[in-house]
Amino acid sequence: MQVYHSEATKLRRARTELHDGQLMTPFECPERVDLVLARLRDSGVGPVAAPREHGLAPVLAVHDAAYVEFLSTCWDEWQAAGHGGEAIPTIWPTRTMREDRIPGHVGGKLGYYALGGDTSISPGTFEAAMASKDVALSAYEHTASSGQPSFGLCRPPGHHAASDQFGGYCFFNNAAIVAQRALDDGHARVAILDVDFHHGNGTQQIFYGRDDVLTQSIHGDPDQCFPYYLGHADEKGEGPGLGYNVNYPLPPGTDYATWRERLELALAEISDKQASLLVVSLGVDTFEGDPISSFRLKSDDFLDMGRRLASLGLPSVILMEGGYAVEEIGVNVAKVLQGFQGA
Ligand code: SP5
Ligand code: ZN
Repeated sequence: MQVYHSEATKLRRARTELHDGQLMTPFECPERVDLVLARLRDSGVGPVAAPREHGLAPVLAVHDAAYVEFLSTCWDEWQAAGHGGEAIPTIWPTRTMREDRIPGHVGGKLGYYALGGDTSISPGTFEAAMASKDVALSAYEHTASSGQPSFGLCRPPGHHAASDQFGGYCFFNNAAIVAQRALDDGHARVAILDVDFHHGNGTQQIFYGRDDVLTQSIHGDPDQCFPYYLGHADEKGEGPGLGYNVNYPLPPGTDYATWRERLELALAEISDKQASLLVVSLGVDTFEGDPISSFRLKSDDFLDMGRRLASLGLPSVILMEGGYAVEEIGVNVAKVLQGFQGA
């Protein structure tokens, strides 16, 4: 399977993540890329190519221009303000305050554009996010021109990024950018299937009022799991989008037998809604050994997952999202792609 990867995705090397009340080295680290690449090589999945640059236009097709501008200037403004550490928000426009005025100070803008405090902005973050969406778009172009599946080793990931918010380690929503590009190329309907442990809140929000992108997510129940405030089963889309968002929340401890039933429902929905392109938001943080998640998938389950994803027979673009058990992340990604290829 054709793989796209860019060394520039490693330009994001944040030092801090606020996790469980402590500042830690981030789980979403550049080493993840090398671990995946190494296992893809071992497994004979490839070839691996560098992406071509796509500029900002496809980003601005799904993200707010002022948000993109903020991401591009945040680190410089944070430094100019004399702050010592990485840019981490400490206050947000929550229910009891106003959200109709965007502050001028970088600290105020940070809270306005952040959905959480888990994701610091560091030097190189914007450049890495740019490379990540180039990886995604290059994978899409390969699939569009050849009909063959492709894997984009995106980093930073994208599915938590909303039209004007970053967080959950995500800045640009790579899957949404690809889906929008495919629509612009003439696809009538694209399906995004999010199998990351966490709900794909950003992807849901971007397409919530639309019927041209079917968004589905299988994830830890937001009653217990990040991002907590979106991802319930009663979120079905609105207006013309009603029926075009489907959430499958599952409790902590869920194993593959249960998870697979939801996957089958999601696949049936994709056929039913007659999508002509499949974009998979592939997080492997559903693995039993993942350090921040709580499903119980085993490595061999990822092989079966790949086979089932391929069973739709659609042109498919598979994009990297989460997965943090650093030793196994590569194994599990390789298994999904091998399962997909072998199907
Ligand atoms: C792309 C992606 O997978 N993003 C996930 C971001 C999650 N960040 C916050 C995680 C909070 C998890 N808390 C679990 C406590 C385990 N000790
Ligand atoms: Zn995740």
